[in-house]
Amino acid sequence: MFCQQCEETARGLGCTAGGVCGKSNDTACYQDAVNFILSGLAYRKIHQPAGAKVPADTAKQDKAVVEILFATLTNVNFDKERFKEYLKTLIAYRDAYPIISGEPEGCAWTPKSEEEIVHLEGGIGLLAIEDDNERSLFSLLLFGLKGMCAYYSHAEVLGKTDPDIMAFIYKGLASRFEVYTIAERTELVLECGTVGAKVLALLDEANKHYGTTEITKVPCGVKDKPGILVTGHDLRDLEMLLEQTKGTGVDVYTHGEMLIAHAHPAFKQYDNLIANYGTSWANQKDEFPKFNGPVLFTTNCLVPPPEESRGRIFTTGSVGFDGAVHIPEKADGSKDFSEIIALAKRCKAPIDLKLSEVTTGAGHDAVLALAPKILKLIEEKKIRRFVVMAGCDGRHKERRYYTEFAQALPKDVIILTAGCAKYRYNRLNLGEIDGVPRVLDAGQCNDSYSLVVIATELAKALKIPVNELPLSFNIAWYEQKAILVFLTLLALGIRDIMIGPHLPACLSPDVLNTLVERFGVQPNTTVEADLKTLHLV
Ligand code: FSO
Ligand code: SF4
Repeated sequence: MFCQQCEETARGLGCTAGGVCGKSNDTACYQDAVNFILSGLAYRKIHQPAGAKVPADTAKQDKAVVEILFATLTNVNFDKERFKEYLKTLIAYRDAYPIISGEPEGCAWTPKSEEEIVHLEGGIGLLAIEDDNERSLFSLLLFGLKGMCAYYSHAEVLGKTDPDIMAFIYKGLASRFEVYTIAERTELVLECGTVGAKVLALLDEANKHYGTTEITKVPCGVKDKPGILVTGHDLRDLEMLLEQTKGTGVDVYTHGEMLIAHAHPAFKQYDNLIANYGTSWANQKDEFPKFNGPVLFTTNCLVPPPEESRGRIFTTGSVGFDGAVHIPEKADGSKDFSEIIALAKRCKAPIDLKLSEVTTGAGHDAVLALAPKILKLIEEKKIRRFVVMAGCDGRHKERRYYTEFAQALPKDVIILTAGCAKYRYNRLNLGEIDGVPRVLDAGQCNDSYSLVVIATELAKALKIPVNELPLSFNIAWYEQKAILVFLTLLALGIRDIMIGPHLPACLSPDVLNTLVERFGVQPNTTVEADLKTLHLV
């Protein structure tokens, strides 16, 4: 295996003998195999000559492509058996298209045995792309596409789809087997960011299904009934679970990225949605055992649980873990959570982690409602600058940097955030500036879109280009959704983004150079130096 898609990759280079995340060599190789076949399917689909006999309705195929690519994202699916099934599904879809004369050999690859798939040295993984720059650019593109599929799947379950986005997913996947110059591959990566903006906008629109978020103080205590803890990002799953637990004597709590649900008017109606429990995904090993009840993973980040708590882990959607019960989607899109509810009834109530409440819900509508006040505070020099500190949390000690950075900010700087990175500083009591909270949390990592809308609208109001706003970017990344958000920011013309705790391992020296020269991308260093670089002191 060879995997370098996340920030915690081994030695900052790549995982080669089992993942730091807990992914086994075999599962990693199966993931490479499904990615390879996905490229073959995409190539066949988009290169058919006019008049070819092709599948007429590809709605199911599109849904499978999105689910499967999402399943290969970090901390989503560790279950080799699910990938075996995915492989069969994809081969069937691919082979429903006529072979194209002269197609690259890889398009027809059909493994005959497990040995053909499972390679310690990487097999048909990304290392098989020999040219460093080509591999670097295709890796960035593939990681961006994974993030795109994650967000697209959330929009899709809420009834929002877009054929142009699907078309780009196929185009990007097919590019593995196509001849592109390095300049063209670079543009394709940026196009991924442009389409990323569309996906984020689509999901933003889809989430309106639950009403516009309001700035909300979310309780973080517990009640005395047993509970189910819901983590991940899929609001539709949370909604279905809340409906099914009504009147059962089982409460529902959110974890990590699900925090934002509490700020949506539709979720505020549920008496059985009690509180947010704990912090980010990175602390689940410590927090989940104290919850006492079952945990439902609707998406990443799943950290392989210890043997003794596996019976309390449930997965759904793209998520999978061998030994955990998987709740499938029925033909009508519904899910039956009765097994998890039955288990919860036999569990003790959660132990109180004694965490203070947190504030969320500062999406673009909520913040733009404050725009006149914010503009006045800028004019009065009470707000000097904004810093976007969106992104992911992670397990490494060095992420302390983000807590220290937030603490060191001058009192007239406002943090705009989204994603689980916020748990590093959302309980620091950083206060308010004339009633405007100094930490404005838009919600999940996909709600980084909100931050872009806020910036664009403020720039319009101040009649200056976005890059001249008193706004700096210090982004924390961990997995491929953050890569998509990063590419989206670049495509939208945002310059001088600082990114950390480490740069993506897939960047070749030349690709890094392009990012630095063309976009001013910079790695983070120390709190003191970075505060100066970002014009915050
Ligand atoms: Fe966090 Fe995990 Fe949202 Fe990521 S839960 S790390 S960017 O998957 O998805 O921010
Ligand atoms: Fe390693 Fe990250 Fe890949 Fe897991 S997802 S195998 S930790 S690079």
